[in-house]
Amino acid sequence: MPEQPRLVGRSSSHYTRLARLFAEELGIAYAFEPVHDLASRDPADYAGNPALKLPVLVLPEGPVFGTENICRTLAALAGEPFRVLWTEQLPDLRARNAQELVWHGMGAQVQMVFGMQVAGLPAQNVYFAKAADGFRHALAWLDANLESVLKGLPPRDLSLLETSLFCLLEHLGFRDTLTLAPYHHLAAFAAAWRERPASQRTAYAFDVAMPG
Ligand SMILES: N[C@@H](CCC(=O)N[C@@H](CS)C(=O)NCC(=O)O)C(=O)O
Repeated sequence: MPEQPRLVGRSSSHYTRLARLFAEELGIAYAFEPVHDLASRDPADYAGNPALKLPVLVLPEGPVFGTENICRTLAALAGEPFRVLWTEQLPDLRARNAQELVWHGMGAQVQMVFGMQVAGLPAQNVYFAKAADGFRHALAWLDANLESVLKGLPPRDLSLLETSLFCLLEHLGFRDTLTLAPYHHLAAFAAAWRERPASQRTAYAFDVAMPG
Protein backbone atom coordinates (compact mmCIF):
# COMPACT_ATOMS: atom_id res chain seq x y z
CA MET A 1 0.00 0.00 0.00
CA PRO A 2 1.47 3.46 -0.85
CA GLU A 3 2.43 5.60 2.14
CA GLN A 4 -0.39 7.91 3.32
CA PRO A 5 0.24 11.66 3.13
CA ARG A 6 1.07 13.06 6.56
CA LEU A 7 -0.29 16.43 7.61
CA VAL A 8 1.78 18.18 10.26
CA GLY A 9 -0.23 20.96 11.91
CA ARG A 10 -2.52 21.85 14.78
CA SER A 11 -6.22 21.07 15.27
CA SER A 12 -6.52 24.61 16.66
CA SER A 13 -5.10 26.24 13.50
CA HIS A 14 -7.28 27.81 10.80
CA TYR A 15 -4.66 27.17 8.10
CA THR A 16 -4.44 23.51 9.15
CA ARG A 17 -8.22 23.23 9.06
CA LEU A 18 -8.29 24.56 5.52
CA ALA A 19 -5.90 21.81 4.42
CA ARG A 20 -7.87 19.19 6.37
CA LEU A 21 -11.17 20.33 4.86
CA PHE A 22 -9.68 19.96 1.40
CA ALA A 23 -8.44 16.43 2.23
CA GLU A 24 -11.83 15.47 3.71
CA GLU A 25 -13.91 16.97 0.90
CA LEU A 26 -11.68 15.38 -1.74
CA GLY A 27 -11.72 11.99 -0.01
CA ILE A 28 -7.98 11.81 0.62
CA ALA A 29 -6.86 9.70 3.58
CA TYR A 30 -4.05 11.24 5.60
CA ALA A 31 -2.31 10.85 8.92
CA PHE A 32 -2.45 13.86 11.23
CA GLU A 33 0.58 14.77 13.31
CA PRO A 34 0.15 17.62 15.82
CA VAL A 35 2.78 20.28 16.51
CA HIS A 36 2.55 20.86 20.23
CA ASP A 37 4.85 23.82 20.81
CA LEU A 38 4.12 26.83 18.63
CA ALA A 39 7.05 28.65 20.25
CA SER A 40 9.53 26.06 18.97
CA ARG A 41 12.26 27.58 16.77
CA ASP A 42 13.43 24.23 15.38
CA PRO A 43 12.42 23.59 11.74
CA ALA A 44 12.39 19.84 12.56
CA ASP A 45 9.25 20.49 14.65
CA TYR A 46 7.57 21.88 11.50
CA ALA A 47 8.41 18.91 9.25
CA GLY A 48 11.43 20.81 8.00
CA ASN A 49 9.61 24.03 7.03
CA PRO A 50 12.40 26.64 7.29
CA ALA A 51 9.78 29.37 7.85
CA LEU A 52 8.70 27.65 11.12
CA LYS A 53 5.09 27.69 9.91
CA LEU A 54 2.38 25.08 9.78
CA PRO A 55 0.70 23.13 8.25
CA VAL A 56 3.10 21.04 6.19
CA LEU A 57 2.00 18.12 4.01
CA VAL A 58 4.61 15.38 3.90
CA LEU A 59 4.59 13.18 0.81
CA PRO A 60 7.01 10.36 -0.08
CA GLU A 61 8.63 12.78 -2.56
CA GLY A 62 9.06 15.54 0.03
CA PRO A 63 7.31 18.20 2.13
CA VAL A 64 4.81 20.75 0.79
CA PHE A 65 4.96 24.16 2.51
CA GLY A 66 2.07 26.68 2.57
CA THR A 67 -1.63 25.98 2.84
CA GLU A 68 -2.70 26.95 -0.66
CA ASN A 69 0.17 24.89 -2.04
CA ILE A 70 -1.05 21.96 0.08
CA CYS A 71 -4.65 22.36 -1.10
CA ARG A 72 -3.52 22.35 -4.74
CA THR A 73 -1.37 19.27 -4.11
CA LEU A 74 -4.32 17.47 -2.48
CA ALA A 75 -6.54 18.35 -5.44
CA ALA A 76 -3.93 16.93 -7.81
CA LEU A 77 -3.81 13.74 -5.71
CA ALA A 78 -7.60 13.31 -5.70
CA GLY A 79 -8.63 10.43 -7.91
CA GLU A 80 -11.96 11.84 -9.06
CA PRO A 81 -12.22 14.95 -11.22
CA PHE A 82 -13.54 17.35 -8.58
CA ARG A 83 -14.40 20.86 -9.72
CA VAL A 84 -12.26 22.99 -7.42
CA LEU A 85 -12.48 26.75 -7.88
CA TRP A 86 -9.13 28.48 -7.41
CA THR A 87 -8.44 32.22 -7.10
CA GLU A 88 -7.50 32.63 -10.77
CA GLN A 89 -10.91 31.18 -11.73
CA LEU A 90 -12.90 33.68 -9.67
CA PRO A 91 -15.11 35.58 -12.07
CA ASP A 92 -14.47 39.21 -11.16
CA LEU A 93 -12.57 41.78 -9.12
CA ARG A 94 -15.02 41.69 -6.24
CA ALA A 95 -14.57 37.93 -5.78
CA ARG A 96 -10.78 38.20 -6.03
CA ASN A 97 -10.82 41.04 -3.47
CA ALA A 98 -12.88 38.82 -1.20
CA GLN A 99 -10.18 36.14 -1.38
CA GLU A 100 -7.50 38.73 -0.64
CA LEU A 101 -9.40 39.94 2.44
CA VAL A 102 -9.86 36.38 3.68
CA TRP A 103 -6.10 35.76 3.40
CA HIS A 104 -5.56 39.11 5.12
CA GLY A 105 -7.90 38.11 7.95
CA MET A 106 -6.15 34.77 8.39
CA GLY A 107 -2.82 36.57 8.71
CA ALA A 108 -4.24 39.16 11.11
CA GLN A 109 -5.68 36.36 13.22
CA VAL A 110 -2.22 34.77 13.52
CA GLN A 111 -0.76 38.18 14.41
CA MET A 112 -3.31 38.66 17.19
CA VAL A 113 -3.32 35.11 18.56
CA PHE A 114 0.43 34.58 18.41
CA GLY A 115 1.23 38.11 19.61
CA MET A 116 -1.31 38.54 22.37
CA GLN A 117 -2.28 35.03 23.48
CA VAL A 118 0.95 33.07 22.89
CA ALA A 119 3.60 35.79 23.38
CA GLY A 120 1.53 37.73 25.93
CA LEU A 121 2.19 41.15 24.34
CA PRO A 122 -0.14 44.06 25.25
CA ALA A 123 -3.38 44.25 23.23
CA GLN A 124 -3.39 48.08 23.29
CA ASN A 125 -0.14 48.30 21.31
CA VAL A 126 -0.78 49.97 17.94
CA TYR A 127 0.56 46.85 16.23
CA PHE A 128 -2.47 44.89 17.46
CA ALA A 129 -4.96 47.79 17.65
CA LYS A 130 -4.41 48.63 13.97
CA ALA A 131 -4.51 44.95 13.00
CA ALA A 132 -7.86 44.59 14.79
CA ASP A 133 -9.26 47.71 13.05
CA GLY A 134 -8.19 46.49 9.62
CA PHE A 135 -9.56 43.04 10.41
CA ARG A 136 -12.98 44.48 11.42
CA HIS A 137 -13.13 46.65 8.30
CA ALA A 138 -12.26 43.61 6.17
CA LEU A 139 -15.01 41.56 7.83
CA ALA A 140 -17.50 44.39 7.25
CA TRP A 141 -16.51 44.49 3.56
CA LEU A 142 -16.87 40.72 3.27
CA ASP A 143 -20.26 40.87 5.00
CA ALA A 144 -21.52 43.54 2.60
CA ASN A 145 -20.24 41.76 -0.51
CA LEU A 146 -20.66 38.08 0.30
CA GLU A 147 -24.10 37.55 -1.25
CA SER A 148 -23.14 39.05 -4.56
CA VAL A 149 -19.77 37.23 -4.65
CA LEU A 150 -21.40 33.85 -3.97
CA LYS A 151 -24.09 34.48 -6.60
CA GLY A 152 -21.41 35.06 -9.22
CA LEU A 153 -19.42 31.86 -8.58
CA PRO A 154 -19.57 29.16 -11.26
CA PRO A 155 -20.73 25.59 -10.41
CA ARG A 156 -18.16 23.83 -8.21
CA ASP A 157 -17.63 21.00 -5.74
CA LEU A 158 -15.33 23.10 -3.60
CA SER A 159 -13.73 26.55 -3.66
CA LEU A 160 -10.68 27.90 -1.92
CA LEU A 161 -12.61 31.12 -1.22
CA GLU A 162 -15.55 29.59 0.64
CA THR A 163 -13.45 27.02 2.49
CA SER A 164 -10.89 29.57 3.68
CA LEU A 165 -13.64 32.00 4.67
CA PHE A 166 -15.31 29.33 6.81
CA CYS A 167 -12.02 28.44 8.53
CA LEU A 168 -11.41 32.10 9.32
CA LEU A 169 -14.92 32.83 10.64
CA GLU A 170 -15.01 29.76 12.89
CA HIS A 171 -11.62 30.65 14.32
CA LEU A 172 -12.78 34.06 15.61
CA GLY A 173 -15.03 32.50 18.23
CA PHE A 174 -12.68 29.60 18.93
CA ARG A 175 -9.82 31.99 19.78
CA ASP A 176 -12.08 34.75 21.12
CA THR A 177 -10.51 37.54 19.06
CA LEU A 178 -13.41 39.33 17.32
CA THR A 179 -17.16 38.75 17.42
CA LEU A 180 -19.12 37.71 14.33
CA ALA A 181 -22.32 39.22 15.78
CA PRO A 182 -22.38 42.41 13.63
CA TYR A 183 -21.85 40.45 10.42
CA HIS A 184 -25.14 38.70 9.67
CA HIS A 185 -24.27 37.36 6.22
CA LEU A 186 -20.96 35.97 7.44
CA ALA A 187 -22.64 34.39 10.47
CA ALA A 188 -25.28 32.71 8.25
CA PHE A 189 -22.59 31.47 5.88
CA ALA A 190 -20.61 29.95 8.77
CA ALA A 191 -23.73 28.33 10.24
CA ALA A 192 -24.53 26.64 6.90
CA TRP A 193 -20.96 25.42 6.41
CA ARG A 194 -20.85 24.07 9.96
CA GLU A 195 -23.40 21.43 8.89
CA ARG A 196 -21.10 19.81 6.35
CA PRO A 197 -19.79 16.40 7.50
CA ALA A 198 -16.24 17.50 6.64
CA SER A 199 -16.63 20.57 8.91
CA GLN A 200 -17.84 18.38 11.73
CA ARG A 201 -14.90 16.01 11.32
CA THR A 202 -12.40 18.91 11.54
CA ALA A 203 -13.84 20.99 14.41
CA TYR A 204 -11.27 23.18 16.18
CA ALA A 205 -9.72 21.68 19.29
CA PHE A 206 -6.50 21.95 21.24
CA ASP A 207 -4.29 18.92 20.62
CA VAL A 208 -3.30 17.10 23.77
CA ALA A 209 0.25 15.76 24.07
CA MET A 210 0.29 12.05 24.81
CA PRO A 211 2.43 11.20 27.85
CA GLY A 212 5.38 8.85 27.44
N1 LIG B 1 1.68 31.25 4.73
C1 LIG B 1 1.44 30.17 5.67
C2 LIG B 1 0.91 30.74 6.96
C3 LIG B 1 0.63 29.67 7.98
C4 LIG B 1 0.54 30.20 9.39
O1 LIG B 1 0.66 31.39 9.70
N2 LIG B 1 0.31 29.25 10.30
C5 LIG B 1 0.25 29.56 11.71
C6 LIG B 1 -0.65 28.58 12.42
S1 LIG B 1 -2.36 28.89 12.10
C7 LIG B 1 1.62 29.42 12.30
O2 LIG B 1 2.45 28.67 11.80
N3 LIG B 1 1.86 30.15 13.38
C8 LIG B 1 3.11 30.12 14.08
C9 LIG B 1 3.84 31.41 13.92
O3 LIG B 1 3.31 32.34 13.28
O4 LIG B 1 4.95 31.49 14.43
C10 LIG B 1 0.48 29.17 5.04
O5 LIG B 1 -0.22 29.52 4.09
O6 LIG B 1 0.47 28.01 5.45
